[in-house]
Amino acid sequence: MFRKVLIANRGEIALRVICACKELGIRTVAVYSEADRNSLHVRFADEAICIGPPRSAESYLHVPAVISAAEIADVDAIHPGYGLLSENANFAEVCRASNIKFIGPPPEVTRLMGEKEKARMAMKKAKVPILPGSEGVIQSEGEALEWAKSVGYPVILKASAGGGGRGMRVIRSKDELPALFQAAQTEAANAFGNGDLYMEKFIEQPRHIEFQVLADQHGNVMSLGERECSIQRRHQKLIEEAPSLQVDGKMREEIGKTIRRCLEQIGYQNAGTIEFLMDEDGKLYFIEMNTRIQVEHPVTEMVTGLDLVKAQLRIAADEKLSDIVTEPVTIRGHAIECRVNAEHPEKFTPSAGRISVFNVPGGNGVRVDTAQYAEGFVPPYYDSLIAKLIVHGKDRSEAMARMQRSLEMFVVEGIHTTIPLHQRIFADAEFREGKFDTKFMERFFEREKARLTGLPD
Ligand code: MV4
Repeated sequence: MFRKVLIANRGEIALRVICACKELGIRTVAVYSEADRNSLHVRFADEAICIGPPRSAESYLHVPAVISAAEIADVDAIHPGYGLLSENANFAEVCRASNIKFIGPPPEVTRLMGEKEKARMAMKKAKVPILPGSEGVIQSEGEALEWAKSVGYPVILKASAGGGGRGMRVIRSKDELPALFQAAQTEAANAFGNGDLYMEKFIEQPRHIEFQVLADQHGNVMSLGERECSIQRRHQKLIEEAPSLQVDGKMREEIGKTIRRCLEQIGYQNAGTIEFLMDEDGKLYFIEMNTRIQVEHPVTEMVTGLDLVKAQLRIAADEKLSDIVTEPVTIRGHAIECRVNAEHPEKFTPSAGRISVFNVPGGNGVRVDTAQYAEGFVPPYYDSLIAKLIVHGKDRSEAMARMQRSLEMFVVEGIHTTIPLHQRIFADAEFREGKFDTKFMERFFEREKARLTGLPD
């Protein structure tokens, strides 16, 4: 096992990784920007090194600063958390060249999955279901018209270098295509330095369902079931749960088998997430793979009883999956996560500032992952996530009751948060039924507007 690990991240995930290291007896090194001097990841790590000014580009994203800190502290490995450098294949390559283990897949695999069109073709080759669409990058407007005709409108154009909803265009007829093709290409070239596009059949109201996987460095792959992530706004997830009400044991088993075969073929390593869209018929189609630990990993931990971050560390230290997961994986009960963001309730813009009161709920089946505390400060420079409230119950109904009382007991004063929004969602009939898709939040806000203006909903 590693002797010492550097955590190249901040906030709750940096603290989450520190927890896992402590339990495995690994020494920890925090890095921090000048804005994070008083952060808990700095306090609880064994060592801490300031790596630059507040802006991420000059600190947490500054590869030479992170690598220098790792060299000075003489660590064996770096855990990148999520976001920041976690899916940066070049960073993973620099780690390799510096003889520091990057806790994640090899750079070649990260690069393959980062090129969404290549990832799609790799999945197709491994017989993972994908949506009808283009094969390879679309070279011209004419080629786009041909593909759209063969697939049938509506179609969606996506940037190969994009992901997470950036640089997409829905095209509903052939008349719209030329302008939207040019716009998408220009936008992708400007945003990602790469204008490559691909096309898929557009699904109007999909559900977003993703599968958690673990793979060791000896060719063994394991699927840990799915998470339902359809409750999102502007491509930011708000609520995640496990298991999904739309996935039964047979489907979980089938997809699990397909995924295992595919990732063995690709040579995947460490933790990863395979994202699917589910259509109205309940069929799943691969859209993207994320090669990092995700924000919502705790819901999978709650229903499987596994510690995914400890598993990441042990896999990177060359342990076998069969020694890490020693019993057959079963899905027990139901888990839900609410993302608590520091943001204005109407504008959804970040709400930075001093936290005056911070009362965290607890009790049976309640987990809070956070690096915030009373009198602490939320800097304006980073992601607005300040806490994750996760509950586990014997079924979805118990989990919802537990979430509602926990939201009531989670008191944050001094800044605005999404806690009141979550309380309204948990009172919503459609949410409680559990039969939602990715358009849920749009319908939810329409219902709220109708209620406020006194119109029937
Ligand atoms: C789609 C789609 C419909 N059809 N692809 C958005 C994020 C990115 N990961 C993929 N996204 C979508 N791709 C096809 N062929 C609809 C979306 C989409 C979406 C997906 C998941 C969760 C929320 C979403 C919100 C809007 C659009």
